[in-house]
Amino acid sequence: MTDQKKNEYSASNIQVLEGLEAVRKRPAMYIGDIGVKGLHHLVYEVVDNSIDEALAGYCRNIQVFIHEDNSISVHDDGRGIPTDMHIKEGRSALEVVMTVLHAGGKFDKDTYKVSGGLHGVGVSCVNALSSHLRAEVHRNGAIYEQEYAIGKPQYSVREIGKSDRTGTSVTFTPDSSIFTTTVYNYETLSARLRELSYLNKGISLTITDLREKEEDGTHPTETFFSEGGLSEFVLYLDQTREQLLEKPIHVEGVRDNVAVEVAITYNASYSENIHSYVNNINTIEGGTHVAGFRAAITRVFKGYGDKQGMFEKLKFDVTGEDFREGLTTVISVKVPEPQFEGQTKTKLGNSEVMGIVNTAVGDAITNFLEENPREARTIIQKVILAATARHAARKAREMVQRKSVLGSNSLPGKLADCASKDPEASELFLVEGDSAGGTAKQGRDRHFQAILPLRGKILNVEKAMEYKIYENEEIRNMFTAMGVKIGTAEDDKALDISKLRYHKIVIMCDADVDGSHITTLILTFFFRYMRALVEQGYIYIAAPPLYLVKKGKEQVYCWNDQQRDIAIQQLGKGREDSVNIQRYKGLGEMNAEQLWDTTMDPNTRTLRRISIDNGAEADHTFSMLMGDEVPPRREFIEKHAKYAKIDV
Ligand code: 0RA
Repeated sequence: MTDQKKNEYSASNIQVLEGLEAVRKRPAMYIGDIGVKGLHHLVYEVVDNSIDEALAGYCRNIQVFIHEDNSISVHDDGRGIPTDMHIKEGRSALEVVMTVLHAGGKFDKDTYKVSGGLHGVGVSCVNALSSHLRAEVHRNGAIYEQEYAIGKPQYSVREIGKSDRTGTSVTFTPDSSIFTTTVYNYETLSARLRELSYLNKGISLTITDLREKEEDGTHPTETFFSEGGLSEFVLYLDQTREQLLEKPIHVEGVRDNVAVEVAITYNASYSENIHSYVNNINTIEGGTHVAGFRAAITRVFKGYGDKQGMFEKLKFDVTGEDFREGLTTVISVKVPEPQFEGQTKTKLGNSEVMGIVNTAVGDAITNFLEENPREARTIIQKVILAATARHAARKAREMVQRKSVLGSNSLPGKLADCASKDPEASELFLVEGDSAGGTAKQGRDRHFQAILPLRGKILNVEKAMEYKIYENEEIRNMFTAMGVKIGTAEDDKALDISKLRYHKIVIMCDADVDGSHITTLILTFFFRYMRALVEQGYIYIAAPPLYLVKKGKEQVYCWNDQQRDIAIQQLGKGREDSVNIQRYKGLGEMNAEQLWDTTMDPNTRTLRRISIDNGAEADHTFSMLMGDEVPPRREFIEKHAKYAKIDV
C-alpha cells in the first residue's frame, strides 16, 4: 500500500455522528431485538468489521471465542484500528470508533462495506450494550488497549507493550440488564461463520467454545475456510442430494461497482433452493438481484431448448418455475449503497442490480450450455419432466380447490373449528392421532382453539413431487383448515397470509420418537411449501410435560429430568418410594383437563415458536434429515443425541 493511500485513512476520516445513550434506551431499534437474535447480532456486528478489513485485503484470519461467562472475543489480523489522535474530536481514533455511532472509518463509497448493512450500526453499538468491553490493538510495533463500561471509556487509550504483528481484538460482555438472555448458542454462531466463509472466500474463520470440554480435554472448535466460495456453498447445501452437473456453474464479475457472485447446481430433487445475499446479509425476501437471476435462467434455458427443438412436442407451456425445479443456487452481490425494503427489510430494492445480475448470469449460462451440450440436455430433460409434473399438479390442485369451493362447508370434516373468526385471537392445534385429537377437543377452549387431528405419519414432502402433496389427505386438511393456498401464484409460491385463519398454528405431538418424527415431517412441509408462515412466526410446537410427580393431593408436572428430581425432593423429602411418578409418553395418557392445564392453557403452557436463524443451514438440515442418505443423518443424530432422550 502506498503512503498516500495510507494517509487517506488518517484518523480524521472518521465521522462523528451521535452518542450511545439512544442505543441503550431503544436497543431493539438498533439490533432488531433484545432476545437471543439481538444477542447473537452483537457478535456478527464485531465480526463484520473484521470481514470489512479482510475484503479490503488486509486480514486473513478471524477468530471467535465464547468464554465461560458467555463473553465473546473476536480477534483479527488486520491493520488494527488506528490509535492516533482524532484531530476534530481531540481523542484517539480507537475511542471514537468505539464510542461514536456510525463511526467506522471507511466512508469511501467505492469500497464495499458489509458492516453497516441491515442493522449494521457499528461496533460502538455493541459497546453501548455491553457491561464491559475491552479493545486491544496491535499496530506500529506496539500494543494498545482501552476498556469501557456500558460504552463509557474507563481510561484513555494506553500503550501496554511491544508487538511484532498487527490486528484488533474486541472482548465484550453483553449487558444482562438489557438482554432477556445472555447465553450464546454455539451452533448459531458456527453456522453464521460457515456461511461467511463461503460468502468471502479466502478468509479463515475459527470458533472455539471455551464453555465446553471434549473428552480429551480440548474445547470444541471449528475452522471454516473456503477456496471455492459459492460453488462450495451450493455443494454443501446439496450434500445429500444427487447432483446432475459435474460441477456447479460459477459466475463472478464486477460491473458498475456491483460485485456479483453466483453458483448454480441442479439436483434430482423437486424443490427450488435459492439463497441470496447482499453485502453478506441474507435477503430472505429476495429482491432485484433474485429477479435478475430468475429472468436470466428462464431467458437462456428457454432460448436454448427452443433452438434445439426440445419443447416442440409439449402440449403446454414451459414456465419459469420449471427451469428452477431441482436448482440450488446462491446469489451474492456486494452493493456500495444497498436499499433494503420489505417487511423485514431483507429485500433488495436497487433497480440497477437486476440488469447487472441478469447479464452476468445470462452470459455465464450461455457459455456453459455451449461448452457442455451433454449436461445441457440433462437439464432441459429435467425441465420437461418438471413441466409435465406441474401440469399434473395443477390438475390435482384444481380438483382439490374445486371440491372445497363446491362443498357447503369448505373446511375439512375432521376439523373442530373455534368460534372466533378473528385470526389474531385464533389458534389451530395440529394433533397427532385421532385419540389425542379427541382429548384435545374436550380440553380446549372452543372460543379460540381449533383442533385438527392428523392420522399417522404425514407425507415426507422432501422426497415427493408436488402433485403428490395435493393427493395427501392430511396435508390437504392442513392447508384448507388454515385457509391459505399453496403453489397458486405461478412464478412465486407466494402465500396470501391475509387469508390465514389462525395466527398460532401449534404442532402437538407425543413426547416420543414417533412424535418427534411427525413434528419434523410437519415442519418440513411448512419449510418447503409455506415458508412465509415460519418466517413470520406463526408456527409453534406445544410442550406437553414428561412427568407427573404426585404425593397425596399434591402434584407437580415436570418438563425435564431436573425438574422431576427437584419435585421428588420437595414432595417426597428425598424419599422416592412415598412419591408416585408418572412418565407421559403420549398425549393420550393425559385426560382432557390435564392436557388443558399443562399444554393448552395460555396462562400456564409453554409454546416454542419456530424461527429460521439461518435459511441456508435450515435447508441443509432438512434435506439431510428427510432425504435419502443415511450416514449424514446418523452423524447428525449422534451429535445431537445429548439433547434427545432415548425412549425405552
Ligand atoms: C479504520 C481504518 C483502518 C483500519 C480499520 C478502521 C480497522 C477496523 C477494524 C475493526 C475490526 N478490525 C479492524 N481492523 C481495521 C486502516 C488503518 C491504516 O491505515 O492502517
